[in-house]
Amino acid sequence: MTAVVSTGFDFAAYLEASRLRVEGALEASLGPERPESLREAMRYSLLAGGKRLRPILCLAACELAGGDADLAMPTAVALEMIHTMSLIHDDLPAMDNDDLRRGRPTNHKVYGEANAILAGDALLTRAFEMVALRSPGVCAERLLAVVGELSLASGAPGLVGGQVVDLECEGRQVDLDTLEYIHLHKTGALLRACVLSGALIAGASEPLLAALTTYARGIGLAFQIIDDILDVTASSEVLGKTAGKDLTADKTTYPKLLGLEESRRRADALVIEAKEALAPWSAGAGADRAAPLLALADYITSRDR
Ligand code: GRG
Repeated sequence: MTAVVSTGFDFAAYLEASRLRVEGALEASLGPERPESLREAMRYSLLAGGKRLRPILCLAACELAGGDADLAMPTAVALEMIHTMSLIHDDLPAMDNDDLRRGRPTNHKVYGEANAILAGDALLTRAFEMVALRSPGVCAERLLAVVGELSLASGAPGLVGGQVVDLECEGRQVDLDTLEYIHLHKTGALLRACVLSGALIAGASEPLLAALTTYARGIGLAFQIIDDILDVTASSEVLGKTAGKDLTADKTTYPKLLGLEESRRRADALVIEAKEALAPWSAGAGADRAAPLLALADYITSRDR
C-alpha cells in the first residue's frame, strides 16, 4: 500500500479560514423568511456552531477538481442546511429524544415540536433553493447533477433510510453488516454528496468522481466509528450533545461490537483507504489541491468532538 501523507500544509489555519468563510455564507443565506418565528427557529440551529465539516468537504472537493470554491459555496451552505435539518429532526422526542445539541438546548426544547419539525422542513427545502436558484455562475446541467446528489443523500437511499433502520434496530442485537448499512446511509450518504457535489460543480472527470466516492465511503464509516467512540469516551460538555446516549438508547455501536481498540484500528484503516483513493491526485503538480481532503480525512479520526 502506498503511504499517502499530507505534509507542508497548515491544516489548522485552513480549517479555521474555511470555517469562517462558511459561517459568513450561512449567516447571509437566510433571507427575510416570514413568519419571523420560523426564521428564528431556522437561524437558531443553523448558526449554532458545529464543525462545518460538510460544507468544508464540498469546497475542498471543488478545489481538488480544479474549480472555484466560491461557485460551490451555495451548495456548501445547502449541505449544512440539510445536515442541520437532520439534527433537528433526529433530536425530536419521536426519534432520539435529546435536549442538548451544539452546546445548547435542542430546537424543539426552545420552539416546541411543531415549530422544530417545520424549521427542519424549511431548511431542507431552502437547501434545494440554494442550489437551483442561488448558484450564479454554475451551468444548469451541473446544478441538476448536484440536485440529484442532494436528493439521493436526503431521502430513502440516504438519511431517511438509515434513520428508519436505526430506529427499527434500537434494543435489538445488530450485526456488523446492518450497523454498516445504518451508518453508510445515516452519515455516509451526506458526506458522499458533499464531495461529489463540490467536484460536480467543478466539472470533475469520471475517474475523480469514482475516487471521491471511495474516499467518501472510507471517511463516512470512519466518522461514525469515531462518533461511537466519542459517545463513550468524551463528556457532554466537550461534545455539545449528550454523551453516553447510545448506551441509554440501547443502540448497537462499533465499540459495543468490536471493543474500543479494534474500533479505532478499523477507523484508522478506513482513513488510510480513503486517502489511498486520492493517490493519483496527491502527487506531482496538483498535489497541493489534494492536501485539504487528505488532512480532512486525518481530522476525522483525530477529532475530540
Ligand atoms: C427529513 C430528509 C429528512 C431526514 C431526516 C433524522 C434523520 C432523517 C436522520 C438522522 C441523521 C443523523 C442525525 C445522523 C447522525 C450524523 C452525525 C454523526 C452527526 C454529527 O455530525 P457532526 O459531528 O456535528 O459533524 P456538528 O454539530 O459538528 O455539525
